[in-house]
Amino acid sequence: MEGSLAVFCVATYGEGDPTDNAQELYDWLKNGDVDLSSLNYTVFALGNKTYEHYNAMGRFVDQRLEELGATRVFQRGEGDDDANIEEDFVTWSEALWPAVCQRFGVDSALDTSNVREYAITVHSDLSPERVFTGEPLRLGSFANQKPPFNSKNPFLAPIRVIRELHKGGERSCMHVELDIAGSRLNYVAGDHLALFPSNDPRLVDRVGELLGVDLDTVFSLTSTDEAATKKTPFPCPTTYRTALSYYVDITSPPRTNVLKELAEYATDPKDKEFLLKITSSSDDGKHQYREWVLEDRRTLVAVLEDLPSSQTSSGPPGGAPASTPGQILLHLLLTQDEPDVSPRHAVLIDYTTRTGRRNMGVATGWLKRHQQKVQNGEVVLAPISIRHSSLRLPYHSSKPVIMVGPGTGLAPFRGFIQDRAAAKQSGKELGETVLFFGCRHRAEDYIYEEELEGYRDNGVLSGLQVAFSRDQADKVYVQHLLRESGAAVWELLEKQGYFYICGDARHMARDVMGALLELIQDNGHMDSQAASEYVKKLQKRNRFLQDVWS
Ligand code: 2AM
Repeated sequence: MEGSLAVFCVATYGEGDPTDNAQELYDWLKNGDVDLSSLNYTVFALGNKTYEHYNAMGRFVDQRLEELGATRVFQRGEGDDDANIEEDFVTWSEALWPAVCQRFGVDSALDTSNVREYAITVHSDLSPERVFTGEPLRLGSFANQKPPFNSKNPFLAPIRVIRELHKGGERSCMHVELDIAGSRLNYVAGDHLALFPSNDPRLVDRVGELLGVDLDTVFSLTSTDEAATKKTPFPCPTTYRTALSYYVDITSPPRTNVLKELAEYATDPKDKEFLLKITSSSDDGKHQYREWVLEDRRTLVAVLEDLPSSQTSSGPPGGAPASTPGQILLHLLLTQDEPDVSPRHAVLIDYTTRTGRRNMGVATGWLKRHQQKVQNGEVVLAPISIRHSSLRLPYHSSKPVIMVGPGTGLAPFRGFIQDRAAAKQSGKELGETVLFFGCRHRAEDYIYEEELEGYRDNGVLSGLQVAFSRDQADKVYVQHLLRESGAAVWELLEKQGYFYICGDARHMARDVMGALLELIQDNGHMDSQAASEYVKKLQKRNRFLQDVWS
């Protein structure tokens, strides 16, 4: 439409895939041949440089819209979550605004800071069964469980086991067993399990306290844009307590828009000036935001504690009930981030920040809070769904597989090995099954040691190679062992073998890929280009598969 502009903020997931909620758009753009010549657009891509397919989705959407005739009003921005995605976005959006104003003849000096995306209604007369209590979509879906279960309708699975896998050391890695009997969930080894955790009730209470908000207030946020397809940012009506518990991540550092709002309320001029500074786009401001918020890992609670004059607990008396500074801030906080429902990798996050605070990821905290209960025999229900992965065993168990999965990268391969064991048990022919695992110390984090060695002894694993990186003076990593077994690995690849990598993307996956290319060159007598093509061919035939993260 003339005079309108669509801004696409597009994230890339996994191996250059769309996120769940962009799948439909992706299919439509890919297959459709619509005429988009009346569309004005720009794209901001969100990704992480440590992944091979950096911002592949954002780039695809940008290119495809242009091919379908749409007009790119401003160049694509790209955010790198490995560096500072917030800063990338601020820099891009600051250049975007004047360009848009110029194009559409808008006065760029207009102050838009008070335009609110959502209108707030406080309800005083709703019966409890009409109020959401954490369900992602359908009211009552937790109390009244009905299949099919998926990310919009999680299954409440009883937790059977939660136990620590590390035998020593400071770090932790948990084994969790869930009962999915009767759920009709369809799960194949290699798939991801999504857990929908909730925030620590004590942290939620603390936010309420510091903002001076009654957390049991029932409210709704409704989009002020009549054309918006999404009427509410999360299921409403609900309480502040539920919204803070389920619909926002309060363990992450707050974004600049929340801090900007906070600056409005700070009564100490020094706090105000500081907040304005760190939310500005000056180099110094960006630097301070990075240091003080990101690197110190300050959550909203930490910010409010460290700048006490910005706490709104004693907010001005009077005013409409839905518009105390604390509530306004809360609404902003609640609309800044979509609740994160994409399955994450199974790494626990629990550390002490530079300011001496203990920070825990939402899921880590959730599991730790429930561990004791499960061990005491209480029934704890975990809201879960399954996300299918492209990491798959070959259809025929007779094909060889080579799995490289140090650390928590072992997870899908434990499932693979169990599947192969079952195949063997049922009399099927089993191809070579080789696992490269890596950890720091044999005595601490060699997880599933007895189980893996059992599989080696009974012949399910034809090879089990473990790299202990810190048990001797020099580092030994999976890729070193892979190189040492170069000839044998090459032989398996040539026998229609499958090669898998799972785990850290930043260093491990890249280094393993390097080692693989080298062993192909050496043993296949190829130059580096031919080796790359060999791997590309494997990839095309789904015989080289990765599931990596950073
Ligand atoms: P490190 O911590 O001693 O460096 C699981 O996390 C294992 O992966 C650890 O033993 C870790 O070793 C190791 N690791 C670290 N960087 C790696 C890399 N680039 N390639 C392979 N393994 C790596």
